[in-house]
Amino acid sequence: GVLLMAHSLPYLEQELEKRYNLFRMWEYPQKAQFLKQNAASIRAVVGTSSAGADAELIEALPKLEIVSSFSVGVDKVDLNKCKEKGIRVTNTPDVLTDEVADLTIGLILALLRRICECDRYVRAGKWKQGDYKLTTKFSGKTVGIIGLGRIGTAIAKRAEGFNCSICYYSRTEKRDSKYKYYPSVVELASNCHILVVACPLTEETHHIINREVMNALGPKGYLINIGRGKHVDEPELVSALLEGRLGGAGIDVFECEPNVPEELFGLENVVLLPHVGSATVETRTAMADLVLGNLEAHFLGKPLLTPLV
Ligand code: 8YV
Repeated sequence: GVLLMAHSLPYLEQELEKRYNLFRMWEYPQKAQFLKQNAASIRAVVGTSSAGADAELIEALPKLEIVSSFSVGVDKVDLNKCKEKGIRVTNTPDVLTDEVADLTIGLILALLRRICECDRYVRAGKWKQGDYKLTTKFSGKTVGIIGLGRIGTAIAKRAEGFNCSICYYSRTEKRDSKYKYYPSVVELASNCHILVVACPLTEETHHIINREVMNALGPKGYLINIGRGKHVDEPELVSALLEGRLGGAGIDVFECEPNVPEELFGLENVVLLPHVGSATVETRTAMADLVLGNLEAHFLGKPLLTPLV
């Protein structure tokens, strides 16, 4: 049996249903009772970015062999527990890199050029009353990236196309990178116009964007988060924006999705997206195929396509 933790692509659910005895976790509000009755038959968990496999679930599934996550970020999977128990873990890297990087540039442009606000202005019939106010140029700005992995690098390449200077923070300097390295996030924030969060969520990167970082980015600085909501101290973000200490924010991910701080709804210097970095037909289908491919490889005893653990 395969346990699917949350709604995902219908295609993925259909394929899982065809191939396995599929349990949908959300259909069992009495989780403990469900686990008592079915734990013995569950050999795989399919997680998403919102629901993975925590220590409690792993402990409750004695026959669990593999966690195949429909996401590149695996912060909802207890990797240490999996290692300890010999449970394999796979994710969906690479197939979504372009998509997330494209959306990041979209968010930057939407924020600086106020595309969403302009659209609202036209729809409200306000154009006839006068010209729209001037906005901010993107080309040539300095873009600071936290996390120069697959996605961070893809964002950097795109920003280079806009003649931006690129700098970054990561735990260690990348020797073969031509971009400027800052050993602290505050230094990075002090030296860029647009700060992009593109690192995995771990204990170390939780609230990596705090009050000090936002103040360093400053009233002319823009924050872009396409990582995880918990990278940002959200109440601090709200006050930085309300108090004008931060220029603006483009946000695809929030601390308590799908809940978004309502104080942000009235602000025009924010662009708010419902966690759609990878959300195209092409990419979500490729992610689903990778989830299915990893499960198939595992059950056939073949090498996993994208193993993490
Ligand atoms: C989610 C994501 O996978 O890959 C990630 O880490 O956050 C997204 O691509 C998607 O929202 C499905 O949960």
